[in-house]
Parts: sequence; structure tokens; C-alpha cells
Amino acid sequence: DDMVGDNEINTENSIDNDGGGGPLLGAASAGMANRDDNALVGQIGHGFVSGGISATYRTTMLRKWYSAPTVREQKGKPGELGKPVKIPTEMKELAKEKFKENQFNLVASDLISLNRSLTDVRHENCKKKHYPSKLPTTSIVIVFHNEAWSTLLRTVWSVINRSPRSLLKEIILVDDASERDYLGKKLEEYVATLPVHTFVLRTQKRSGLIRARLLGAEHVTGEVITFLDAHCECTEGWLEPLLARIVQNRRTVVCPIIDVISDETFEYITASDSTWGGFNWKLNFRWYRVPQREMERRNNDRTAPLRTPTMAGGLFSIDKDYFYEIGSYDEGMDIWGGENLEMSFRIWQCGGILEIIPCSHVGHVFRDKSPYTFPGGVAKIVLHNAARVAEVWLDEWRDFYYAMSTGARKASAGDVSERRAMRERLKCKSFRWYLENIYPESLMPLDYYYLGEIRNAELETCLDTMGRKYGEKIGMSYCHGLGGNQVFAYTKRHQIMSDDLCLDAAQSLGPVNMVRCHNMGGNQEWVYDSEDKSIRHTNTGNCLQRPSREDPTTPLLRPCNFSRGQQWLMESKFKW
Ligand code: LR7
Ligand code: MN
Repeated sequence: DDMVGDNEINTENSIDNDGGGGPLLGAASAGMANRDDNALVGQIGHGFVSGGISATYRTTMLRKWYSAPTVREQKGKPGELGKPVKIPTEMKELAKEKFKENQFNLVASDLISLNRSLTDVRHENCKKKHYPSKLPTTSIVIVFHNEAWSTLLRTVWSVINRSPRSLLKEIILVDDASERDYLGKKLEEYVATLPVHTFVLRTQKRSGLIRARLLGAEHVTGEVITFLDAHCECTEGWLEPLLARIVQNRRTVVCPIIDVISDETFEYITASDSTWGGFNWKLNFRWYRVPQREMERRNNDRTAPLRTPTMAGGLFSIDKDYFYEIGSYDEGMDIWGGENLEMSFRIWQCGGILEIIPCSHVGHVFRDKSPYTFPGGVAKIVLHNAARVAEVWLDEWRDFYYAMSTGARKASAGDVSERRAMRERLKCKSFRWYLENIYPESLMPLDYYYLGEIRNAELETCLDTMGRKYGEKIGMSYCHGLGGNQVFAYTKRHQIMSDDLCLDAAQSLGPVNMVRCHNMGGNQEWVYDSEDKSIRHTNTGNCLQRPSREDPTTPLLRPCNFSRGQQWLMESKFKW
């Protein structure tokens, strides 16, 4: 089995801040096998992977393109070559003040040229790859709400500067009811002067990024839609490998490696090429280390397309017709969140392929918080969107999502009948199929015996994560029956898990800690005997036991004695 647990890279939709950037960061290393062209992926059971150039692309087929000119370094300017910007002392106060406006350092961004140079961050072997001489055209769709001028226009300029001009059909900016003057007429006048056809669409009222993207997509005239967030920087050679992959199979949806642009200094920091997308029980998108299984499928070629279970959501290219064939987006989703997992599940379950293309790098300003409002409340909106994902795509595994919080159970998904009908119409596969074939390393276990509370027979209290973090002790408290910290899965891999945490004992008398699940047995293997009700730790042979009177919230690991204090009830199944 493959590892997931302690290899998690990133805990929020942002970089891991407590590790100096965390292991997400780190450049690709050289010395890999030189495979020039990765031809085609194999079958994965859909029977549609085709060779050659898809017949769909009948319009402007180009014999040759002229690669984008390299953006030269402007010596002496801040942030050139992706270097961090140093804020002059006298501007520090202002920078701090302005941070709140966008949740990134606006003063730093404003100091950097809209055309700043970056280093070529690609793996050496990427530079040697050849792409088909005929590639489809793409339209770039960038949605924004109250985006800063410099980040928005640097995104646009990075597209213009680093894409072969002949492949760029147009750049579509979708203003989602921003309230900033410079994003009005001034923006329209500015983009009219750009060397690539660029125009601004506006939503009538605040619509959220999902419906804003749908508006943008309607106006696309290119063959491929490429979505970007409004604070990105495309690097050299980013576009060709994305489009080339779609040419090989138009049902492939492709993402670049998303590098990190620091929200403090705007330094351009290369992300790991061995991370892919996953998700937890709360249906948050998460980065995890790519398992060995997938590395081997790619013949350990780090430049080969990587099949990812999910995508972050903001940066990807998709064949325009395929975007609609496969159900575009769920219009019932508001503002932010959920659409990334929804689309990921949909692509895989309905016969598509989702990949990260390691030779394509685009930077993104990762932030810790959202700078903008969520009309109606953040929790309400995010839970509503997530509930729609659970209701339409997760089948029985939606229990894991609903187990995590009362809020999730109370939130309304609204009417999902149309999306379910679409799933039927497209003859999409089950979530079980997805877990078995695409994401066996998932934190939602494929097979499990039990999901619910675990109650001690003698004390009548329940195992409880107490909301503690990785590496801390498991706790116990009054059984509240509300799920959340008291929901555990007992899996067929013999783990006792809560989201990404597994009960783990490294010594024969404990302590019993919660450690990232690694799916490799070892200290995380437990066997529940439904006859004598014991929970036995395989490695040590000892049994989980009720806490002592002195420390009533800490369960113990002790030699098995079949006493009542070592009996555990897995009876109150989680029911939502
Ligand atoms: O109401 C809104 N209207 C908008 O137009 C809210 C947002 N937006 C715009 C916003 O201005 C931005 O351009 O939508 C874009 C995405 O919003 P961000 O940048 O605030 O979101 P994010 O970067 O935190 O969010 C990630 O997850 C989102 C879930 O809905 C979207 O899928 C984002 O596109 C996605 N971003 C990325 O994938 C970049 C990498 C981040 C990671 C991991
Ligand atoms: Mn973003």
C-alpha cells in the first residue's frame, strides 16, 4: 500500500507557514532519465485514449509557432528574476497597513515591474522536449473580485510575454462586481492598448468565481479554455506542454505545477514536482506527496504528466467543447470553494483524465486568508458548496463528510437534481470506482468496518481527538453523539482513524498518539475483536484500556486482560 499520511505537504490552501515555507518548496532536481517525448498514457479503463492529433481541432492549425521572446532582466528593479522585494524602511508601516486590502503585500507588488523577468524554473529535460507543430489556440479566462492592479496586470503581461502569440486567441477578464474605481473604465482603456486582444466582462452582481468563470467561458473563441487566478505569473514555456497534452487526448484536463509567489516579498519559489492533489474528510483540497505507485507508472520520469486525484482549481486548461460536454461547472455554487473537487471527481468519474504537467510552471500568490466578503457568511457558502459535492459525487462516502461537523449536516445543498441527472446522462462511474482506480491512497478509506463513536464499556466515555494536532495524545470525554472529534473509522487496513489522523503507539505501554496515517500498518495497526470487544495493538500485542482515575482523559495501552475497562463498543454508527 502507498503512503499518504505523514507526507502531507500543505495544510491549508496556502503554503505551510510554520516550516519556513515547508517541504512544498524545493526545486526539481536534475539527473533524471532523458526521455524526449512521453508519447501517450496507457489505458485506464475508459477505452478512449487515442493516439495522434484529435480531429476536433479543425480551425487555425499552425505549422510552426514563434516561441515567446524571453523577458529580459531589468537591472536594478525590484523583484527581477523572481527575487524577493525588500521594502524600504520608510515604507514598512504603509506596507503593513495595505496588506489587509488584498491579504498580500501590495506595496511589494506595486514596486515590481508588470513585465518582471523570472528565471526558467523548468527541469532541464523539459527544455529539450519537442511539441507537435500544430497546437490548438487558447483563450485565457481570468476572473477577479477587487484584485489589485499590479497583480492583475502582471498576470496578463506574463501571459502575453511568455506565450507563443499565435496560440493566444484572446484574454478575457471577468470582473465579478468589484468595487474599485481603477477596475472600471481605466482597466478597459488599458487593456485596449495591449498587443493581444483583451477585453473585460462584468457580472451584473456579485456572482462568485464559479459563475464568473462560466460567463467568461461563454465568450471564448479559442479551442481551449485556460483559466488562471488573477494573481499569477506564467513562466517560460508554460503553455505549449498544456496544449500539447490536450491534443493527444481532448478529454485530458491539465494543470501546471503551481509555484509559490510569496504573499510577503513576491519572491518566486519553485514548488515540488512530487506533489499531487487530494482531499480530507472535510472536503478541503490538500497537497500530498505523490505515491511511489504513480512515480513508477511514469517510469520515474519527473517530467512526465502526473495523474492527480484532484486539482487546486484555479489554473488549468480544458478543451472548450469538452468543458461543456462534461458539465462545465455547477451553477448552484457560490463565491468560492468546492468547485475544484467537484470538477476533479467529475472528470475522473465521467471518463476524463486530470493531470499535472510538470514542464508547465505558473506562479500563484498564496494567501492565508480571503481579502473579500462572502455575502451570507463564509461557513454557510463553503458548506453549501461542499454539500453539493458530497450529494452529487461521493455516494456512501458522503458520510465521512457529514460526520465531521454539525455545520456540514445542517447546511443545505439546495436542489442537486440537475447535477445528478447529468451524472446519469454522462454514465459516470461510482465514487468506489474512483477510490479503487484513481485514489487508493485516499483518506476516505475504500473499505471500512465501522464509522462512528468508540465508547468505553466501563466508563461510558468516548474516544475523542479533542481537536488536538498531529503527534499529540488521543483523548476521551463525555459521549456527545455529534460526530466531529468523536468520529472514527475502523478500516479494513486495521487503522483507527479520524480524518488524516491515525491511532499510533510506538511503545508497548503507550502513549497512544494521533499521527498522520501512513497506510503501512506498523504502529498504526489495531484489531478489534467484536466478541470480547478488545482493541488490540498488533505490534505490541497490548490492548487499549480506559483512562486511570488520575488522568481521566487519556486512554492507556496495557497487557490484555479482558476486563471491562478494555471493552470498547463500536455500536453507535454515525447516522446523519
Ligand atoms: O466571489 C469571488 N469572485 C471572484 O471572481 C471570489 C473570488 N473571485 C476570484 C478571485 O479574485 C481570484 O482571482 O476567483 C479567483 C480565486 O479566488 P482566490 O484567489 O481568493 O482563491 P484561492 O487561490 O484561495 O483558491 C483556490 O481555490 C478556489 C476554490 O474555489 C478556486 O478554485 C481558486 O481558483 C483556487 N486557486 C488555485 O487553485 C491557485 C492555487 C491555490 C491552491 C491550492
Ligand atoms: Mn488565488
